[in-house]
Amino acid sequence: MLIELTPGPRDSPVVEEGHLFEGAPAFSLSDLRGGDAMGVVGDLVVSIKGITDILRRNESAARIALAAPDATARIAASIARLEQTVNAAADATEKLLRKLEGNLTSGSEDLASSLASFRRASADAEKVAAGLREIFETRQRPHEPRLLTNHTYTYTLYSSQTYHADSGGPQMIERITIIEPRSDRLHIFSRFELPRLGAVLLATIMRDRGYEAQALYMSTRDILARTPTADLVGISTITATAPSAYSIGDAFRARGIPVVFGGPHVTFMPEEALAHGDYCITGEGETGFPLLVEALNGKRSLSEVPGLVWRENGALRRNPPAAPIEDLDSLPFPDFSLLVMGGRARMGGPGPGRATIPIQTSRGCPFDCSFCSVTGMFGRRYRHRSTANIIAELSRYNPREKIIFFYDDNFTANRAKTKELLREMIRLELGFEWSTQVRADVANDPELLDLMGRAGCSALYIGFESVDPQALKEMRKSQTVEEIRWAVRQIRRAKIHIHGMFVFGFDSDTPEKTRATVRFAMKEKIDSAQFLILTPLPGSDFYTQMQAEGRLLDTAWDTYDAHHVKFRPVGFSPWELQLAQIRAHARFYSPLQILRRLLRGRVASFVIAVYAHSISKRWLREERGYLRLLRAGQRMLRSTPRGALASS
Ligand code: B12
Ligand code: SF4
Repeated sequence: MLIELTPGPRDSPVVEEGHLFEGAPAFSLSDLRGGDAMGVVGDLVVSIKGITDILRRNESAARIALAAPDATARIAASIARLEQTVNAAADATEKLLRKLEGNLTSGSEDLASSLASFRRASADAEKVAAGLREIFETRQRPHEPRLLTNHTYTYTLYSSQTYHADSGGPQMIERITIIEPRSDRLHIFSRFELPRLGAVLLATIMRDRGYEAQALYMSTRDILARTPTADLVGISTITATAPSAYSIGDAFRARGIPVVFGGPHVTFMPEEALAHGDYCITGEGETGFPLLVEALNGKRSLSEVPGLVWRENGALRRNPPAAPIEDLDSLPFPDFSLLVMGGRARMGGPGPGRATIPIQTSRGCPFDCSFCSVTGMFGRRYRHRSTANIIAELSRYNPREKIIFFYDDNFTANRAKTKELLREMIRLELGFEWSTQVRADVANDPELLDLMGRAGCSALYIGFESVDPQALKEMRKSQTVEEIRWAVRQIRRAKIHIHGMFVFGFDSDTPEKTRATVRFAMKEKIDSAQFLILTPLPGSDFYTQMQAEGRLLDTAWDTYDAHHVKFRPVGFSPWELQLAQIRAHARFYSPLQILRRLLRGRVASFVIAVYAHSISKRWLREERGYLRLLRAGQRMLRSTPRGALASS
């Protein structure tokens, strides 16, 4: 059995008599004594029994944090001191023995036998010191046990047989839980229970490799209330859920369970994440995560895990990222039976009806919009699954029970491939109702639109972003206002629901332009719409720009949800930008507009509008405090003399 001794951070608490198990209660010297002195932890010579007792009490705490970064030197020094003491004691004993032996008389047999046992004890002490020296030197050898890095060593404290007998089993990672926290804040999708695919996919991969794996998607409170039995916890993040993810990480570490972060936020903020977890895997996680588990189980070194970022002896270590998965068909179909969603048993929108099944058919996007982090995360090279592979996944579900949400960023980026898939869906009469995200350019191809309708497409989510040519240019959207208008008309004609997404806050935007955008959306009768606030998401060019220009307002990540102003805009004050978004929703989902939808016979659009109207009002109530602060900020700004601003 291998025990990994990892130097803890510089400020690790040091108990006078011992050290702390990372994330576990403190232990005292008395915990560690009581058996043969065979192992060394920091300055302490500890007993195997002591270690195994502690491990048994706290099964997952297989790692021991050494408080001092110079642990190795301290261990060497303590062994040298021990040896010196033993040698000095042995010398003194020998001298004493010789002196006593010289004075022995024939009747003093008792004394002779006492001296003999004293000599044996002294020889034992020498053996212990020699044993410790050997252990120490063994761990310095590069091969066995393996020297992982300069500072993190895997120690074999004793033979595997001895350990197994003592501990009742090795401390291996066998049970894995991957968690995606639901956003705790209200947003337009709050009542849609839709996890991202990462957690379920990674759980499926680990299950297929023989581990006991599950995925959780629920609120932070529900997650913390559960006591999942896991040897390792993986946590999936986007920016808006990063603070929740971190508090979950802290909680599991306090229970002594190692924590690994992954996902689009920590990919760009690994250092931040490591304050709340042990490891972070950047980029796509399918290659790195299983290798990390193998490394933690002693089968390889951490430096072999692509995309891994971790701390070693206080220093940040970072491996090169994993190459994006080229053959997407090689991935298993996400098994949603591994997903636990707490009280909410089904994925999808509110109310009864069919559950939603997310399926991703491609990764990456060939475009390069400045505000988007998809290309930073999944690359610009568009990779797609084969038609046969997608059809096989679809065929596992019953269209009478499930509707499909294709989780692609740009479902039609390779039109020939998309058409092939749609034709196959039509030919096989799969009969699914489905929706997906596309760009406005989908309407430039009438055949594609026709196939989409015939294959069961009921709704399209389209990032129109803006109807201002300057803003479209600024964000590098590669799309014109005319294309947007044309797309809306063609898609409406194909009787497909359009959910349009618009973004406010580009440098060329003004309050008047935002009003014009809402007028456009109403005039063109877009079924449902989201007016979002431009958000500097880590990993996007826009974030880098805002950071470089010192325009970020704060890094309260939970409000990086496109509903809050997070940077200093140019054409508005932060408050005016927020107000523009609030008014846009109020106008687009006004009672009159809602009624018009009903009169037009657009029932789905009517229902969504009622829902959006009520959620907007609830949002205003819940965010009263934030809105007051933002508004007060504006007042302060107004009352600050210009000179003061310039010099601040
Ligand atoms: C489906 C989807 C949604 C759904 C469900 C979202 C949810 N539960 O959060 C809906 C429509 C509700 C939605 C809403 C929003 N979304 Co959204 N959404 C997506 C989309 C298109 C697909 C997600 C997906 O399943 N991807 C495929 C899987 C395989 O990727 P993955 O889950 O990230 O997992 C991989 C890696 O990240 C990593 N990984 C993930 N978890 C873990 C864990 C561990 C331990 C490890 C080691 C690795 C690892 O390995 C996985 C396999 O490679 C992505 C874009 C994208 N391509 O990912 C955007 C995306 C996630 N959304 C985004 C945003 C901004 C939002 C909104 C805030 C904005 C909005 N449009 O309203 C809202 C709010 C969501 C919220 N929770 O608060 C951003 C997030 C970026 C960021 N840094 O935060 C993304 C990346 C799109 C973008 N433009 O950049 N969204
Ligand atoms: S916003 Fe859409 S089109 Fe633009 S880069 Fe992101 S995924 Fe691609």
